[in-house]
Amino acid sequence: MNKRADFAGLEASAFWMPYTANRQFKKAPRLLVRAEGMYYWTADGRQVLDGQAGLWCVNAGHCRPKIVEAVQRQVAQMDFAPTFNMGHPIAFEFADRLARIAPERLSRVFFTNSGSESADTALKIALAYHRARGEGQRFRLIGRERGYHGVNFGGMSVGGIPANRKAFGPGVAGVDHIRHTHDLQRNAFSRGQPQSGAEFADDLERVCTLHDPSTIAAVIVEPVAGSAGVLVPPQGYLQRLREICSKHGILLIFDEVITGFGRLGQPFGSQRFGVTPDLFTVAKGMTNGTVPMGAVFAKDSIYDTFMDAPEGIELFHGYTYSGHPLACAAGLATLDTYAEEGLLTRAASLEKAFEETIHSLKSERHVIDARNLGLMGAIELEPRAGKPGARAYEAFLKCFEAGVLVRYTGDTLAFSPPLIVEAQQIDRIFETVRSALTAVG
Ligand code: PXG
Ligand code: PLP
Repeated sequence: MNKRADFAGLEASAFWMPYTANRQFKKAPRLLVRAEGMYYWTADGRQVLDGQAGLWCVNAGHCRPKIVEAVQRQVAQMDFAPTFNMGHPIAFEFADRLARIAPERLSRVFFTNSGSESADTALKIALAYHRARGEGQRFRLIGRERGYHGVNFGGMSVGGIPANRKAFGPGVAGVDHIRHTHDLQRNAFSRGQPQSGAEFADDLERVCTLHDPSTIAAVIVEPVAGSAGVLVPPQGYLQRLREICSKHGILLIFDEVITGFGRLGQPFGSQRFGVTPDLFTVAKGMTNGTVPMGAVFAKDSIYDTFMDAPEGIELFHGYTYSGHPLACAAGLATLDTYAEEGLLTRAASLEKAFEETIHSLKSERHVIDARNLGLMGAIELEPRAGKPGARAYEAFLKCFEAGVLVRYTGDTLAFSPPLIVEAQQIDRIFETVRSALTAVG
């Protein structure tokens, strides 16, 4: 056991933890030291069932042998090689393999290292695409309230979670937001896609009228909002958003960082919803969380527009680690594992059982909503008066003490188990939540 594992000494640690109450955490740390399949093990030797696939990323479960071996082999063979003016075979191989599972005619892949970088890359491609076509006046970027597109300046600016924005100034110029789709009054306890609310998409027409649609470059939304607490789009909503974008020549970007790689029972959310974006972003499940990596998928026609320009660099954008060999090796082995075990569609076969189980919590104390799609689900709790988030945090702690890791965000508990989850493990997750809700005041 390493020196840190005794829970001592973290209060003075140099690690400035991300999205964490540092002082609170360091006083009572929760340390994970090992993982395999559906489980983590804590520093004090307890086994914990992973109800959130790491952080929505470990879709095939932890430490899968094929992925581990591929990374080990690659790091020993070639640790790093540049992709600026140089190349290495597995970056090309991985992009081509990804293109094969992508929706038709969305087969160009730009590599990044995270979802945040993917969001910023997609927004920049959208702007540069319009400019390349002589429509440089399209500079506006439209996001949605409650959206999450990572933490870099572009993604933060189009993002719509107030706490993620308020400390950081005005952000990127020319950004506006359409309204979110959360409507507890009409849609509480919806199973799958809510029936009401397709008309929320018409808010994009309002924004188009306000700004003149010919100034808008792109609209970016998550097909299912994840970070904001699993907000499932109403039936017909994404179709309508697509229609409005097409009508006005606006690019539609889907942020599939969470919904990609099987979470909704299809390789990508766009396939589940039957709505095709012009660009979409991925990360997380792309390498099963093993090595950081993200990507932007672009329509062939968008790529072709860039390639029609005079000879030379077509897009002045890229990261030192775009197409990193370790990430590509991890990604290829991840796709093999997904294919061998049918994981990109497995969520579809578990969806009904998951739905039944999550909605069985409807009458438990504090529960004001339950929602689900694929293997994404959430339970929203009545906030404790004057203390938003406190109740969900306590429920999260109780679950962890009982050996189940779930995610909490605001007063919502979110669930996204690895796609290898078995029915009994789904039951265990929600029975643990049920006990936690009984115990939480
Ligand atoms: N877009 C979406 C839709 C995401 O969910 C990002 C972009 C940013 O990805 P990176 O890899 O830069 O973090 C995300 C990430 C949560 C939670 O608690 C969600 C994310 C990350 C961390 C926590 O729901 N999503
Ligand atoms: N800052 C400096 C000084 C750099 O030289 C670079 C890359 O060369 C970056 C930032 C960007 O780093 P990355 O390509 O890893 O995103």
